[in-house]
Amino acid sequence: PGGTILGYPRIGRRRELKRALEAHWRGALDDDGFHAAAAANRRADLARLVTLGLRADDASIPVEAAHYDHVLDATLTFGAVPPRLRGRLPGGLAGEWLLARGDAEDAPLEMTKWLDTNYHYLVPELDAGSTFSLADRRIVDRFLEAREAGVHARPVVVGPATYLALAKADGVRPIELAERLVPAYAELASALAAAGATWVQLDEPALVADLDHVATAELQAVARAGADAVRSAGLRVLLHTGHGDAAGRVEPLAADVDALAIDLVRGTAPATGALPLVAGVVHGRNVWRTDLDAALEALRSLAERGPVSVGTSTSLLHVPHDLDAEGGLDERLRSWLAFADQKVEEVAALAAALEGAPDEARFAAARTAIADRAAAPGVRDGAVRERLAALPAEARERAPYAERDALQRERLDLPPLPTTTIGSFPQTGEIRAARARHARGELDDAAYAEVLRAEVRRVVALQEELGLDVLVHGEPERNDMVQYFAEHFDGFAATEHGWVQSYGSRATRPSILWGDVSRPAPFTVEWIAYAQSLTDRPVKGMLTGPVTILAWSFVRDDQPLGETADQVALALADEIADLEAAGVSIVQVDEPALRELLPLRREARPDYLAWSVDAFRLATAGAAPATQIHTHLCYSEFNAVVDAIDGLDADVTSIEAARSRMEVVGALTEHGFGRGIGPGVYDIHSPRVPGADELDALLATATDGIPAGLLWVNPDCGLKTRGYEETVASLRGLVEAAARARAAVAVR
Ligand code: THG
Ligand code: ZN
Repeated sequence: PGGTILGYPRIGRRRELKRALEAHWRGALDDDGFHAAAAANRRADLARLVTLGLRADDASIPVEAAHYDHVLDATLTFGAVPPRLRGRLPGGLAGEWLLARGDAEDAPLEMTKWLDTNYHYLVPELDAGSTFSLADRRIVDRFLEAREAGVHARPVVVGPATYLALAKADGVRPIELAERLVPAYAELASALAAAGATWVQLDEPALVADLDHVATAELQAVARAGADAVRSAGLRVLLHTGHGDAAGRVEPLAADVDALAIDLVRGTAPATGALPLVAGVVHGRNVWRTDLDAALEALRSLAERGPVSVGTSTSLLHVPHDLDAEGGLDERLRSWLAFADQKVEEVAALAAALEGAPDEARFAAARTAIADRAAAPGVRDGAVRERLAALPAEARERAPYAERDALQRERLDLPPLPTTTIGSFPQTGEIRAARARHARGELDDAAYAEVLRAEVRRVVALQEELGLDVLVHGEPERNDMVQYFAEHFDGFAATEHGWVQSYGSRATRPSILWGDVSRPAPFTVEWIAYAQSLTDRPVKGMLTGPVTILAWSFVRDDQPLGETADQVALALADEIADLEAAGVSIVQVDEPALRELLPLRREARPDYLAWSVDAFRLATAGAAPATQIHTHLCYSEFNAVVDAIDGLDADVTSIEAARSRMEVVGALTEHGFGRGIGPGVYDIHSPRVPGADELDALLATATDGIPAGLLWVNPDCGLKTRGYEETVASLRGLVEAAARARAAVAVR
């Protein structure tokens, strides 16, 4: 009985951890200073959780609070040093940052998305020689630190099945290393027991996912061994899966754990008899207020079969700290919302009610807010709904590609292997400063617009000088490619402090998609048209696609995602029509998050791929056949979604390819992809300028596998995070390499 959460944001209410990290990296804070700042942040969070109603004395409060990433914490805890750094990884923070960020000689660990979230973890790098032991006591130290602050906490660690499932290994399947890894969990558990811990939370979300390279039965066996190892030290095990339905996945482990924390928002209760449950009835991933009545009813019916305590459906890592920090939100919208702190209060309120002491006023307030939201103007907009209902059958169909291709070639008159960039140019300190001054009211609209126009002039002139064929305006007016759209659509609200960690010190402020979406007025046309007025070469219109807008926002939970995606698609279709009317001949609609929202369970994938592809097609199908539609995807492992990418029916698709040495070309050839394709020829995630030989080699691979008439030459991704110096050098190299490749292709 009681209430708990499965994890809490670590970035800090005012991004204190981000500031401490970045200060330490630039040398403004020494090791002791960093540790003091990180500890102060952790202590503040513990105190806050007690104030919000979690019990301090019975392991209800989890402690995890990584400096950079919780998977990296497990890597350090168990001494899983990457083979290439064995024997020379520095100790302490220096080693931690080398793994996280790399340096001039050594690449960092690869970064990838944590399951179906927008959080990036550092991928463990193992091989057949990997060994594990308790190499770092940070998890024990955090338990002791909490105890000193008066909290008997529950240490959290990624379980062995999930750790290995999410790892990469050379020459061996990672899961086969379990026999070596599990004893290290026993060592950790002994150390925790000696320190006085009673419970350990093992996070095993991999158990509820379908993974290509490892079977559920293997994961279950390893998770079971991990739980047994922890119990052998005399500790109790809370097994946490989150991320969807645990039913059918955790039953074989029932005898090996002391309690199960399950996602009841997206899943059902497993058949584990009277095993104690932490019932995740409060949504850990969205920002909507919980229906307390419905949650209490679910809890009561579960309580009939065994002990139940109240929990969140996942860690609260993926939501912002505190709604009370939002001064600028509409009051009515605010009454519908719950961020991490409000969710903790909901958990406490449900726990009290389950124990027979309900706070009637709180339940009544929740009831009122939920009823108010259902009936509020803007949540349902008649005009948006009628327009969607009246869509003709051909609303998602363009003319056949061959016809479009002929018209576009005639209109654009581009050379073979045309060169272009993905969209954004470096966001200079000057632009950032101007945006901040504009936001504070120190720079008026006209002066701010002139700063941005000056940047567009510079970017266009630079691209002409470099000799690029298809130009962009550089996106100086955009802070974040999703937030900018949310700010210009009806149905969205932005937050001021709603930061959610994306990776390490970096965070985003997802917008809140609360109502029916529409676009009141054009908002990109002015910028593209201005850029186009400066040059005779085509300038691309730049939009973010419906799936990515949904993936990087907090989306309403009262209708299927596909319906919301179609509303966003129509808003984008309106913008495309206005771009066309302004004479724009190429429009790019980026979908970097298409892969990210792919459901963890196979059975849910066809439906997702159908509505996501449909929404993209709805956004773009209104474009004239002579308008060239581009899209951009930010990854190269697209085997799972290659049919969907084909289904988007874009005229040109740019993808990441340089880091994987054009591996995608083989996959494209195999799939018989028959429309324009731009595999990135240099990796923009690094400041390194690629050499001519390197570019030639990559382009040779591309021209070997892709018909010259379909191939485009571009970098891997947008240039927003790069500096101008390396950008100019890299693009100069790219244009020269394209010229050499054209000559080579012409000779054949
Ligand atoms: N926008 C949004 N979500 C995203 C990305 C994005 N998710 C995936 C990927 N891109 C994540 N990458 C980043 C890269 C950089 C930053 C955040 C996520 C970043 N953030 C600034 C920081 O933390 O200091 C804040 C930026 C701001 O002021 O808005 O640098 O592109 N939505
Ligand atoms: Zn990209």
